Amino acid sequence: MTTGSLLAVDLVIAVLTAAGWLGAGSAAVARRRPLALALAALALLATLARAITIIGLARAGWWFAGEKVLVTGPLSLAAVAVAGPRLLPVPGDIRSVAVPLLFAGYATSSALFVTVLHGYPASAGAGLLAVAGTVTATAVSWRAVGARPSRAMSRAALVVAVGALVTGTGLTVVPAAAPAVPHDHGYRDARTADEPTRRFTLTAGTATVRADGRDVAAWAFNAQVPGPELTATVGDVMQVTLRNRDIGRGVTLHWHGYDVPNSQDGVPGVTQAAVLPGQEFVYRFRADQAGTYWYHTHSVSDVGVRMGLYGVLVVRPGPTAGLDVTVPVHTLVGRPLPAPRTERVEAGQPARLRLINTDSTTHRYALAGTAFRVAAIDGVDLEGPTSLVDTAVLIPAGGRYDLVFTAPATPVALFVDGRVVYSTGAVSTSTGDWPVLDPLDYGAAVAVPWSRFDRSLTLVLDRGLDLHGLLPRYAHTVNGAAAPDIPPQVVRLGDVVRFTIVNRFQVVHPWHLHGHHVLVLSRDGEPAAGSPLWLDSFDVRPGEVWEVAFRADNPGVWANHCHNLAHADAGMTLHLMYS
Ligand SMILES: [Cu+2]
Repeated sequence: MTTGSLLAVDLVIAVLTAAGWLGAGSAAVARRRPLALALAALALLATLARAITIIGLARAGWWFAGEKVLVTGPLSLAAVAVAGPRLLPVPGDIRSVAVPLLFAGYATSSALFVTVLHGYPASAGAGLLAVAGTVTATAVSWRAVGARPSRAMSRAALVVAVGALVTGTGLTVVPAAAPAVPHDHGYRDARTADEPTRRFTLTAGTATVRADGRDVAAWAFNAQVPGPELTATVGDVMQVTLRNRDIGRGVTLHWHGYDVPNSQDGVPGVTQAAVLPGQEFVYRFRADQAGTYWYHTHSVSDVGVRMGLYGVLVVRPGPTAGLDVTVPVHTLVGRPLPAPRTERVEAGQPARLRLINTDSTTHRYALAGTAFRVAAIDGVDLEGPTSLVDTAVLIPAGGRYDLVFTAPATPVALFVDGRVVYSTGAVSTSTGDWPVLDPLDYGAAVAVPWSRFDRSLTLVLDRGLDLHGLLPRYAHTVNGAAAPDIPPQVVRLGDVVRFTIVNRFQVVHPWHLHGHHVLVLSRDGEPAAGSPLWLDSFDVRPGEVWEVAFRADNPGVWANHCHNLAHADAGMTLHLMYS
């Protein structure tokens, strides 16, 4: 069983345990003896099963089990210790054991709340709050059921509850002050002054565009979605003037996967101010990385990108022969882009399909009718890519794959999630059951360039209750905090940095560090065995643990976030900062 499914099973059993005890308690109050006994038996069995899932999770990593071992364990034991002995022998009046059964229900429910609302890392505060909740709810039930606790008992319960509440709240709710992120404006790369320059102007504005046969209201660069395709040859200087006509919430340009100087990275509030209606900003950087990239607004990016403020950036090493097609896949107001395209291609021509996922979720791509190789991922060429046939690839949000092949005499078709988006003629085939390529196991291995790491940083991805804003929200969290309260992680120029990224929750998080490509070292403890993978976007699936590394060679303050932009918006953003 994968850690992801173990997390899901554990959650289901936790719910069953709490529901079992609570149901048993309620049935006992109502003097429904057989039901109470059956539910109590279910709760006991579930508690046993839970011991197994928690041990399994602890073996997969403390990240997955911390609060379960420290909070759930003791509270579940207390539940069994208090309720269990009172059921043997079965009491004549089942109502006499209602309060112990309810106590067990409250204890296991509080532990469940700690997992669901607080998560990682386990804290004394969360544990104490769970104890306070359990004691208070039990005391209230005790009075309601009419079995009066002694005065001393009530006092003791009150003291425990208030004490736990005060210390618990103090420990969990006081905001940890995140160091301020310094702003770095006005940097210009002096080296680029006299070099061949590619000049573009992108004007952001509201527009009506055609998507899947329908006119839709969009936000667009130069009135088109995607925006104009920006191309360059390695060594060119890119000079892109961004103007905002009428996007009230502001706009910027972020060069996704392009490791530009920090001042050109386009993150509002960090590297520049958002460009407001009537304003402009000129981006200038040298195109010294060949490959397939894309650009998008980073101002209210969840809405902005979804509404259409994105486009393709392709940097070629020099003149290229044959077919070279970009396929940026997007969902615009629920409608798929691009429109299907068919063209005739001469047999024997070299062909390159540049697949780009500009959505917030993973897409599945399948190239039918030809053998192909994955020449590059996230703009970086792979070592020794082998020929593939009838194999699908999964591209994470923000990711790019370059597929290359020699055009056969028969038609070729590219399917995205089962829909043909590009073809050289009619192809009828089903690609749904094709195996999926694992890039960690593809191409020729090369030794990792570093034998030691100067710094190790960990990102544990989860969900949790965030009480720091005006309204409480169920945030997507990193190390137990949500933006803007996640402390920046600090590196020094020249450090070799190892990142461990852990996903404790039930949804995929496509991770994206700005300004650097990271080398994949391992996934779930299995070392990467194929070509070196230098990625800027990778899916960390539920229960997965990725180890990646990079050299800190691009100083600045860099966004480091989930590229499911709704998650980033809901807290899953932090910064990597050079000291
Ligand atoms: Cu995410």
